[in-house]
Amino acid sequence: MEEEKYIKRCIQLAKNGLCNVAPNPMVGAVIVCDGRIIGEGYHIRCGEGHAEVNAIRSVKDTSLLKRSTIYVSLEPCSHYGKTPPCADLIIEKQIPRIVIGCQDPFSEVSGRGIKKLREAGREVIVGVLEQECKQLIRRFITLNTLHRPYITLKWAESADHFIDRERTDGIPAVLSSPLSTMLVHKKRAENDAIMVGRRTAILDNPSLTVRNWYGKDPVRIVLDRTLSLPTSLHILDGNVATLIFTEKEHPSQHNLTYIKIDFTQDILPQIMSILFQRKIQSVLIEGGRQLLQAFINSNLWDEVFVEQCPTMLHSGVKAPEISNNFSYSVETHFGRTILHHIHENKLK
Ligand code: AOF
Ligand code: ZN
Repeated sequence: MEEEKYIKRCIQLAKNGLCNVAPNPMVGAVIVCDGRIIGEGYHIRCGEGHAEVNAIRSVKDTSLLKRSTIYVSLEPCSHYGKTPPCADLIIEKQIPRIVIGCQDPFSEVSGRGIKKLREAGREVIVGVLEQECKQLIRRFITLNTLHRPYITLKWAESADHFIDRERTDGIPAVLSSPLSTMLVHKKRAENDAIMVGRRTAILDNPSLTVRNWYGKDPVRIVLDRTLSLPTSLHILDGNVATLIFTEKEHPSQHNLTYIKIDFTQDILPQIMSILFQRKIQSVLIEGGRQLLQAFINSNLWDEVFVEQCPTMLHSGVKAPEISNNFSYSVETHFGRTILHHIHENKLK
């Protein structure tokens, strides 16, 4: 119980790194001596100090380290990346006991940190609140084990399951509310990239930037097979890094990167592997129907958020369909229901 309490605190600390640590994982660390927390830290930003470094740095009386336990939500690293190995620092500071949430799935670490610590004669306990710790770094695990980003699908639908009007008059259906707009912008900030199909880029002309929340803009991704999207669209304004997947050769310009893929083959696996190479850890798919359904049909998704609104549209573009076999939770805010489907798969 004592161990779980401190790992819970590590998870809580780690979450402060959300939006800033990718493609690294969120990690938190706590140092305890004689039942008292003497130091805490988390990984604040990719390229900067790891959680253990920050926790050790925060300890005032360093002579206590020799009698302390360090709790870390993730296995301390054993490699030289942008920063030196945390396992070496723990050994150097003579911390005798290490409690770890879960092993690091990154191929350069993957148990080597634990081995290093044990070989140095330290007591190492692994797997305290393991599922919670894996859940915390689910985006990082997905990138490192499935070699694709963590995929979140989201759409808003009317009470009669339409996501839009037919648009013969060009006027979009208003399904969002101030609250849902904020939540969408929060999700944008929490994802490395955001993707829409060609039709959505044209009909909605979205900017796909973060405005109603705090945080950085995700990389924008759009499909434009024949390069026929009007250059006047917000998505091609060059204000934000944007990837355009096309079958044509086209030189890249400031913030607009054109990537050639084979549209006669299944495009999603090609796109996913390019995003993996670019270390894009998470991607939010914001529509439209065809793109969302293609991800569902390919079983390429990890979470789905569906906002069900009280409005009736009676006709229009039908909402994507997802099998009922997946577990989901339900939340209701001001008459709007948010269904959250979770693909319980690879964290086991
Ligand atoms: C830790 N503690 O807080 C984090 C770890 O390039 P670097 O040096 O930042 O190393 C990145 C890798 O280190 C990352 O892929 C993951 O395996 C591990 N992250 N490890 O001991 C931390 N963020
Ligand atoms: Zn480290």
